[in-house]
Amino acid sequence: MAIERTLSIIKPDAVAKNVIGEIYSRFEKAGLKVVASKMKHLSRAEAEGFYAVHAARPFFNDLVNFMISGPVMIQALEGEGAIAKNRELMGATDPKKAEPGTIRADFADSIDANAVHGSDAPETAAVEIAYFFPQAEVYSR
Ligand code: RTP
Ligand code: MG
Repeated sequence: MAIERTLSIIKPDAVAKNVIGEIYSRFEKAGLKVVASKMKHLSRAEAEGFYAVHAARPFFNDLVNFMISGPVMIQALEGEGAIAKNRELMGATDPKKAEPGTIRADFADSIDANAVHGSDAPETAAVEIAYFFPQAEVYSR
């Protein structure tokens, strides 16, 4: 399995629950390294741009409103098979369907307030990391 990078966001609900450290700890225990990180309160335009692929979906407005409801924690994670590994740690989009012990099972309240985002493929990971971090702010280690 190749070393990959993926973009992770701890969403406003999980930031408000004060579980940033708990979630970072899960990344680290799974062998994922935080190689870039920042807290940010997204503007509407930033959130709409980030989720542009979902612009035509009925849940788009709710998604954007939720993502700008408070600050988020944004990080790039690096490790073997990082994209799939992060999705595994996150659990299913709907926390009711998420495996016990996953981040969403433990911290998410609903399909809207679902605690974390993770890139879903190498192409989207590259675009999403570049969306938030200039190359000089990503530290391979
Ligand atoms: P994410 O992009 O945030 O990591 O989540 P995901 O891949 O698991 O899910 P995706 O299909 O990409 O959807 C993005 C976010 O939109 C909200 N959503 N709501 N009401 C609905 O049917 C619905 N479907 C998706 C979720 O908050 C999801 O995380
Ligand atoms: Mg997605």
